[in-house]
Amino acid sequence: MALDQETFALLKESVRRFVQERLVPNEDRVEHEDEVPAEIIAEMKELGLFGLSIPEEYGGIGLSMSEEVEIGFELGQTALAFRSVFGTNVGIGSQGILMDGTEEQRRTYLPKIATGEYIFSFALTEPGAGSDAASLKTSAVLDGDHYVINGTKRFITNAVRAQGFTLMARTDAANKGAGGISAFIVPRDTPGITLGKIDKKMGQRGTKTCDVIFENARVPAANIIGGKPGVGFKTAMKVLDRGRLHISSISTGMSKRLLKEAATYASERKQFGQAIAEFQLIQGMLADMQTELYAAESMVRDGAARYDARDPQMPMLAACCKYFTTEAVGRAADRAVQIHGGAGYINEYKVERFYRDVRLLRLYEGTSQIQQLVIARNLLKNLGN
Ligand code: COS
Repeated sequence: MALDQETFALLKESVRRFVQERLVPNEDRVEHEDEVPAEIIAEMKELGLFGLSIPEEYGGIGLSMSEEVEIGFELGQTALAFRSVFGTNVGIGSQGILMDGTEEQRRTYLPKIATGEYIFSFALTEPGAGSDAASLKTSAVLDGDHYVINGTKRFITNAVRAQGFTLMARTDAANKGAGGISAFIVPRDTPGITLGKIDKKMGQRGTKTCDVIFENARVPAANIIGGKPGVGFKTAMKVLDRGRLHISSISTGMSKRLLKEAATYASERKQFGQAIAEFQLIQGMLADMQTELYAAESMVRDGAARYDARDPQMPMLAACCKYFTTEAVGRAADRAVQIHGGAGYINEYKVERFYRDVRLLRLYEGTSQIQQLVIARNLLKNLGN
């Protein structure tokens, strides 16, 4: 459900100001301390950022997808670690419960997720199951009225901050494919759950990922999302369709920031007696950045509007958006570094770290190659329609 225009405009303006006045000035601190400061997280909670996508009846703000991407365009304009703190609550950690959960599950978990009292992570990827998500091996075996869970989940964002997981595990050992998988709500304090050491990553300092290890963790059978075993893979895919649009908006926001950094630097930096922005070869790179930014904004707005209109082509369109916008921000980061020359390789200039940060966008929530596969499969399936 969408907000009325005036309320949404006010929200967008407060997010814009929060990003520009609170987050941008704290980027260096996050980079050097590898932590998002607690006072910033408290302000995020006050602003309602943890509950952006959760309907008002469950304590959130209840943005439509079209509204969420507009907020994403703002949030993407700063270090990506900030968004990551509440990103799993807005997206992949909560949406399975919202989309397919029982009313009781929604009422139990969503209000706490919406306020940030609970951080929820999405646990799908495993050491042996990345792109081939349906091959996951984590097992959930029924024992009385509980499932006993064993397995390891990998690169789980926010696991160290989490109070709970949306976990995909195999409940039907005989079915090695998607139909053997169920989605569970797993409280973090369930005995038998341990965390691996925090991953050292190429970029996005301040984000936290690690392994989550399940050893005979007993979870009530009532915690299967929607109470239905065997449909967890579909829940995960639906969650990812939405997540891919969200990531597209963040990528587009970051393209805008990179263009701003590059254009500002080019206007200030002088060589051969004039600002380098006056050279046509620099202008060519800036023009390419602007053109791709415009294409990305237009595409994401269209994709989000179609999501809200429940367009049946959505898995393909969301994949198109993620593929284009994440590749585009990679090109934007590369051009921004190039325009900065040697300075672009130095850590104190923002473009050096953004170049590393954006590399992840083409990998998580489905690599570019998985997006290509989803796009091609769907277009071939619909050939002749
Ligand atoms: N929405 C609803 N249902 C979907 C769906 C979607 N977007 N995509 C697939 N499904 C359904 C299919 O319809 C199929 O159902 P039926 O068995 O009833 O026909 C089932 O799910 C299995 O789908 P499919 O056969 O396409 O599965 P595959 O194993 O071939 O793999 C890909 C599908 C590769 C697209 C999937 O594994 C994927 O997205 N991988 C990337 C995972 C990822 O993004 N990981 C990031 C981790 S989270 S940061």
